[in-house]
Amino acid sequence: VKLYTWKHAPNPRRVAIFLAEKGLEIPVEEVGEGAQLKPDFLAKSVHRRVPELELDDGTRIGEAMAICRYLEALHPNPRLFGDDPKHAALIEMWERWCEADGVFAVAEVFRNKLPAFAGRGLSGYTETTHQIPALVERGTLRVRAFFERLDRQLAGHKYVAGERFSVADITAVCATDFALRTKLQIPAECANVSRWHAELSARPSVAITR
Ligand SMILES: N[C@@H](CCC(=O)N[C@@H](CS)C(=O)NCC(=O)O)C(=O)O
Repeated sequence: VKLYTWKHAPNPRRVAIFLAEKGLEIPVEEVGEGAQLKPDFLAKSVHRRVPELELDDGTRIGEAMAICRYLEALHPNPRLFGDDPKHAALIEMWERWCEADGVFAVAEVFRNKLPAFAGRGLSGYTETTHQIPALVERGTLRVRAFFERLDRQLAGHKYVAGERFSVADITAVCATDFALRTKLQIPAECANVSRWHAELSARPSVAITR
């Protein structure tokens, strides 16, 4: 088994935090080269994106959460996808929301703004995908809305999907740190997000994958 990764990229980091929480170590290959993925990885990759897990029989699994679900089935404890139907559904709801409205919103700003991604406004395409400056503005609005809604949820809960740490926290903290790296701020009034972010930042799995 081998995990293809790209140092500092937010989606591979979701798997890196998950592995650290489980205390698992698996062979890793770095396939980033500057702001690109290496051509020999791209030639074999399912979606031309990382993270991607290659099994010993050659099967390749893309998508951070698909990889985490596979690892959770093999190594159930500690349970990061919930252990009863209600908690599992809430974790899935919040995790999906944190990806769609958090990670993707920051990516909208990041990829449409940075000169290094000119012509690659979207990941995973062989075609040129031009940067659209208006998406920087819209993405900035989306990220603010993400933090505001996350703040309302964290006002009543220790963690994103309730009282226990889960994959929803992993995706949310990767979205948050990605936002900070993109020079977007946690709004000053989102004190619950700041409290949760400070707590998570001290967690070893989060700290060592920074
Ligand atoms: N939804 C996917 C997103 C994967 C993704 O977009 N990965 C980025 C790195 S964070 C990537 O591979 N980008 C390739 C590129 O920029 O060419 C997942 O959860 O794994």
